[in-house]
Amino acid sequence: MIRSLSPSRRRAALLALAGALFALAATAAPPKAWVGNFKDDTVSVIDTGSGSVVATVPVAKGPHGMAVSASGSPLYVSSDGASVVNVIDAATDKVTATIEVGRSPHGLALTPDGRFLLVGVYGEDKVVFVDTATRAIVGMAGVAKPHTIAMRPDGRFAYVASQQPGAFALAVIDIPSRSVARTIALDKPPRDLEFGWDGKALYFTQAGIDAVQVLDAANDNIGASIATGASPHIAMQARGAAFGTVVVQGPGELMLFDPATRKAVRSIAVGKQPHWMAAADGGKTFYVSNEGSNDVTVVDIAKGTTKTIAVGNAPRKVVVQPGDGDAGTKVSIANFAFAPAQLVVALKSAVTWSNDDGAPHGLAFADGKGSTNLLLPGATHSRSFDAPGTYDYVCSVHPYMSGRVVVR
Ligand SMILES: [Cu+2]
Repeated sequence: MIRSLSPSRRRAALLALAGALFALAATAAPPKAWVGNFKDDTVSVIDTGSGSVVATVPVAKGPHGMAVSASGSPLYVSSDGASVVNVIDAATDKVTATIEVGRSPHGLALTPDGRFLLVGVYGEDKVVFVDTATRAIVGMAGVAKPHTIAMRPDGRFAYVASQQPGAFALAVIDIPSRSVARTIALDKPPRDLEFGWDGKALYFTQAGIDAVQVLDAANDNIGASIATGASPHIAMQARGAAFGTVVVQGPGELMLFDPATRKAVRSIAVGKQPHWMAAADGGKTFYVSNEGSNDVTVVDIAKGTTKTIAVGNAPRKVVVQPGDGDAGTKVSIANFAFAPAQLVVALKSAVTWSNDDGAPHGLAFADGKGSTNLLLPGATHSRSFDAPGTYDYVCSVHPYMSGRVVVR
């Protein structure tokens, strides 16, 4: 049938067919997990369905920070021993772009709307903003020795671990103005920091302190800490997970804690010198990278069972590709922001916005469909999405409030 078409029509038909097949493959495939092997200069690609390494991608020297787009691709990898961020396409497992950012980049974080990638450029005392569409650096904020970065889920602020000797601090970057709004002084060097999924608490660790510090996001006060074993590295409260989780390097364990009481619940042994973790399956499973035993432990946190996957030399960061609907189909409007600001949903999903604010808002979609000019406090509005694509919207009352729905 294709033979009877003109060459240009034939090409168009083939492209349409390839696109349809790709869309099918993209929705059917289980999520991938990526592990940066610090001493191999590679990224191991794990198929979470089969639990096996399906590809090994060469990257620049010393892969360190990693972040994946909420839409599932691309993956960004910073290289500590170089001055670049590699961009890896999740479908082909190939580096498709290399972004020059400055000497020794460490932590990475994406804004919730996916528009900007923040890179902690440790060797040049700055955090740069990369426009993810053009891959150009469009802004920067001065932060001494920036290590890891936590984006507040509403996209308003990013908290950065600043490891400047004599001036250890958390630097708080105001995202709209791309400048440091305030700093929180610390007595010991901050290591990692992560917001809980609901944005209420920031969990962070410090060198020489065997506890996770909990910062109240409403007022930046540091309250009661969570006692752990030796050398806790990363702590989080993942969406859907029954417990908070901490990677504790000394004993080599994943410690579960109750976020309400701030007490340990139980610990599950993982590999040697665990470094990082990522949640999968809506918070039921965790992938923990073990820098000292060159593997990844897959932990079922309800059952406490584990399985081990061998990777490359000195695995540090691990991230898991978000699945369809991992973030649900509800958007809350609160404090003059959409939360989450970016939602990835399956085809034919209905998304519901609820105005949980004290002021009226509205929804204006770029495609002009499904909008509402007025959403009073307490009201809800739904729109269903019948075609794959990216749907940008703003508040019709406050156009600086922006959000995005990605339909796969
Ligand atoms: Cu508004």
